[in-house]
Amino acid sequence: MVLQHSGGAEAEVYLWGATLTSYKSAGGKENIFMSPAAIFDGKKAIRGGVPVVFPQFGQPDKAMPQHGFARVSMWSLGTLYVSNDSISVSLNLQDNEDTRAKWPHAFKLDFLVTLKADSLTMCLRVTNLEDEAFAFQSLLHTYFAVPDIGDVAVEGLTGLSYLDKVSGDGAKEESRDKVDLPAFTDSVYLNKAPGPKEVTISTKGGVPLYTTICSATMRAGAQLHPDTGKPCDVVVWNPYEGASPGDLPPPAFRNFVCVEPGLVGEVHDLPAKRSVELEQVIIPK
Ligand code: TA6
Repeated sequence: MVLQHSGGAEAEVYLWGATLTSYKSAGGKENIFMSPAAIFDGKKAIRGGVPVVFPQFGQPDKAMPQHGFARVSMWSLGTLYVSNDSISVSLNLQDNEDTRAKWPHAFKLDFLVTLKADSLTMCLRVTNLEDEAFAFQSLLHTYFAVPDIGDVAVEGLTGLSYLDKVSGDGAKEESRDKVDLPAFTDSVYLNKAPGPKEVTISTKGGVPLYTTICSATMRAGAQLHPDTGKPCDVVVWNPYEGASPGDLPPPAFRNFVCVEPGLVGEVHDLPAKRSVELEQVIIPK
């Protein structure tokens, strides 16, 4: 699907993995990185864009693919919404024989993409359809297009504890105001504070590229629980030369930085019949 806003902005989403593959600002600037060797034959996740990660981050459960099955499933088209300032489309994935064989739970995923004149919002809602809680992780694996990864500064993470998956050291505290990615970087920032986490991406010289606002919310259930904010973790990644050669041949890695909102720092329990929403707003500068 291609969403076109009357102001000129445009977004493209595939049913395969509910993968957003393009978000162009009104002037035509592409904000989302896609690998030149991305594979669209349904044999693997699309390389680039915004793969949807569910129900696991990484591959703690070997019975499921890396990052779960959502990004390698065919979703169904939900609803198109048009308002006076936005256009949205929802995609859905419900448990089926194939997913239950990998992960024995009844769930529904709703992925809503909303395009406004100057921003794009993605919201992944996970609903537990069962009478018991289940444990899951989810993340929006967003590849932001940048002129060069060597000239990127990510701000807004100061003070957070993070897991450096490259060094394998234990949790560290982020002391830098500006996080740069001079080499292979794979850091999971563990948020403890509920509420939106604003992250900015700019060049090292201070030219702003993007603001992104990441949040997670446990929605009211039938029992009318109040909505409660959950801490939203943020993953920062670029593989450099370690990129997957099959669909991310060098030097393509130079043109993206991943800043990924997720519920990944720990496995999260979703109570019976409840929904949790993971949202990312992208505001190109
Ligand atoms: O987002 C970071 C990460 O978890 C890395 O550890 C790396 O595995 C990356 O995701 C990409 O994973 P993929 O399965 O898409 O190659």
